Amino acid sequence: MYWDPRAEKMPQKDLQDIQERKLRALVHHAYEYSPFYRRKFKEMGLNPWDITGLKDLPKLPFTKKQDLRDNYPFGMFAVPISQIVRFHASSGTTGKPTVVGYTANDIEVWVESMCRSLTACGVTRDDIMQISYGYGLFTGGLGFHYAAERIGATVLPTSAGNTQRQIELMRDLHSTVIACTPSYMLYLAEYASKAGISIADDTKLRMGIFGAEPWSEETRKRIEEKTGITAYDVYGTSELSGPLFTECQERQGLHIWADHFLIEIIDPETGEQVGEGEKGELVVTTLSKEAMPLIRWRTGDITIMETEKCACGRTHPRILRILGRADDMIIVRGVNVFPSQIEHVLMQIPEVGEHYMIILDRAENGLDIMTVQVELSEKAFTDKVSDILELEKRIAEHLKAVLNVTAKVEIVNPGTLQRFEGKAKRVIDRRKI
Ligand code: DLL
Repeated sequence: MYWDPRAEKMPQKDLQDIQERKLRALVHHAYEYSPFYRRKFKEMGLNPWDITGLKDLPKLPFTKKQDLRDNYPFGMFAVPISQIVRFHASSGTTGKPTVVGYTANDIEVWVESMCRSLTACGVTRDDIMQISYGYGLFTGGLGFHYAAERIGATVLPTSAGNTQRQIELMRDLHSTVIACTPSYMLYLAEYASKAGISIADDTKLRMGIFGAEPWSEETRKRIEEKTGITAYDVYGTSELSGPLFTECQERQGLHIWADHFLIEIIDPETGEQVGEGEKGELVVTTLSKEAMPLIRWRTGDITIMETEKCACGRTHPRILRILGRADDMIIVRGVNVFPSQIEHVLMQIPEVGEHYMIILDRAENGLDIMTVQVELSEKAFTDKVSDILELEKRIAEHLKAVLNVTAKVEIVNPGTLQRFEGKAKRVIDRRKI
């Protein structure tokens, strides 16, 4: 099932022609109208006419999060404010927030991209879609909202939070699709089960579209087992518009709409493009955005690109599930550890519940201590100390084998670790304090 079959199944050669043409136009537009890019090009001695096509991409500068912060609020914009119809903004945990502006056409491209994506997951006008991503400055809620409405689905705009009400509405209004963070879905399932409601048996939910934070294949399995739904991955970032790309029903990667977004995978250290099928940082150039065009935007997200035509018939390239973020990496006693590796290990152990926290401390002798707190799964519940000690030891061994670093494992009772309604924050680094 396609939303825009002509665009989604376009021969790769035609897609490439569009990219060549749009890239040239973008470079001129950015140089002409964005104070930031004009300055940057001049500093590099780069003339927009130097860019004749895709082969010249590596000549172009990267754009980083810091550039958005330094040019807060309007320095990245390439249209007058009168043409901007909406702002979104990120909370800016480490300083100034970052602001994104959209022209009417930018919103149109975003909505159309999401219509393609939701249709690729199998959302139709017969669905009742509960949108439990936050509505507001965060792009999740509104990003899903307009596309779901355009498809003709019935939207239930619950936003995030108020978990009891979410479950009542899900059951009473017969939601068939939910969109929220994977961590919130796990919390919803747990809450429902405590209230005596089985999502599988007592609701009509059949599908969930989960993203905005890293999650693993094992977590997908757990969500599906607990709820009986099919779980799809959705990726996007506010700088690129918001939620944009999902898996299709093949679930072999997320389709990137290449007529609007040009992707590269680079080595985060050297900035060089990596070879086909190699892991690296996702870099995106926006080909259709007017208000805030981005040239070689460094997402910070690590993934692998797949260019072969998908079995679903779509010709656009795919990225595999995000493997982590370059800046999420924690260094424990000199060893690089990605929280996603920890999740991967934990979710393979049946006695471990879905919620965990990673706490980093520094001992008096200067050594780092990593504590991984996990809950026992409901089924595995025991208060026999010897069982708990044995399990802690087993988890620590698994972690050591994968991470190559020793972690202290603490098992806590089900329901005692923090739950999240939006993006989960599972790492507490007390070493900086
Ligand atoms: O999280 C946009 C979004 C909303 C995506 C709803 C999906 C669903 P930001 O708040 O700007 O935008 O955060 C973007 O979140 O760079 C990734 O690190 C992370 N992220 C988003 N989706 C995924 C995913 C929205 N499926 C940042 N897997 C990105 C892993 C994800 N990480």
